Amino acid sequence: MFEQIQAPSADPILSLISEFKNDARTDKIDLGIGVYRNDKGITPIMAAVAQAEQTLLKTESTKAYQGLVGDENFNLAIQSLLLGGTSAMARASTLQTPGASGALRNLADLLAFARPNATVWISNPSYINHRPIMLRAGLAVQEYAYLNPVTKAVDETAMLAQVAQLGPDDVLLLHGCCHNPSGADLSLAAWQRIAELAQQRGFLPFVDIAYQGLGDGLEADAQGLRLLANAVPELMISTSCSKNFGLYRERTGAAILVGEDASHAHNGRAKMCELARGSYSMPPSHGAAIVSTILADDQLNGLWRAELDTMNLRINGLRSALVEGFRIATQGEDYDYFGHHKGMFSLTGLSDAKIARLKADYGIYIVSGGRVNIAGLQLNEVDALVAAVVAVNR
Ligand code: PLP
Ligand code: TYF
Repeated sequence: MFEQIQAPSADPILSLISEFKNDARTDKIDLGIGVYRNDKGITPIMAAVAQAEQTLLKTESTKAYQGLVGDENFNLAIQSLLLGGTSAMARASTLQTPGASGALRNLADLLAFARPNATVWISNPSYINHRPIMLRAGLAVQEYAYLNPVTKAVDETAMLAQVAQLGPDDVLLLHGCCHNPSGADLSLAAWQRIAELAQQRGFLPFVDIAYQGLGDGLEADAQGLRLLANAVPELMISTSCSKNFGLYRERTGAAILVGEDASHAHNGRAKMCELARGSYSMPPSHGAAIVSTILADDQLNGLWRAELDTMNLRINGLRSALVEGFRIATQGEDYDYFGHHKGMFSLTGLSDAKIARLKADYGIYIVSGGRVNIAGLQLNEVDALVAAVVAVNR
């Protein structure tokens, strides 16, 4: 049987990792996969995480199964982090999942069960795995207009015109903040309009938020989501602790349902548990135990927030340095978009031919499609990056 299976094409983001590793040049620059690196170029274990792990080492008394919903302290804490202060808290139910990827798939499976004719609308462009996850769950996928390739900002007029046509069989998948891959986020006015349209047209909003705290801060990054949660009868949310807790490989995330009332949300969560029994069954415990330990402890919570702010400052400092560097190199403002974008990524619009030149001639690794991971850059690499990009764009 296996002889019939052909090797699939590799994930263009993941395959850059090994290519970069095998490059012998010492001045190479990795702007590929979305992981945060500090000013020493490493992806550290956050101090709050390491301390929580010490606590767990002392207090954890068993590795027995935890059950399908995972850690309920984690579930409630992560729900408050996202929806704190909204009326939606009282009609929401949260399921611990293997990363936001697991949440996306669970929610997709729930959609396929409850609304099998649904079409999921994803942004153009969107996170590399949105389409395959939705398709694998058996859902139809379409794209809505999102990025204006010239301004590199969201074309809200085009997007909202399309959203205004959606109906009850449609699901609108939005990025909560720090859009992957573009870095271009919606204005609050657009979130407001989407909330109105969802109420009028009956489509279901679905917010994927994987970078809370890495744009403008924990509260500001949840503002659009909270506005929507207060306004709409039903909402799906997938969230990740990979980036804001640095827990990538621990596979820590959650799926949140906001229903018309609490019982609807709880029943939806119970259905997701049943569906999860058909695949991974129960979520891994360690990452969620770390997060719930941090969020339940004032000192650790404060430490974590301070570390997150430091990460944010570093990214925004790099963004300012890029704007400055390109202004000096070009005597123009064509690259100011780096300063307008939020979070780890910016979509540069560089063609695949130019990306290939950047790799071959300068050792600069960028994902095909043109996304750069600014959170992976070092301040002392900015000048080399600017010079190389200006050279290939000349
Ligand atoms: N959603 C978006 C928008 C992402 O960028 C990512 C990856 O970082 C994910 C979901 C998946 O994250 P996780 O590592 O939690 O599965
Ligand atoms: O977009 C990124 O870089 C992160 C990490 O198949 C990632 O979301 C990349 C590719 C992939 C899974 C995660």
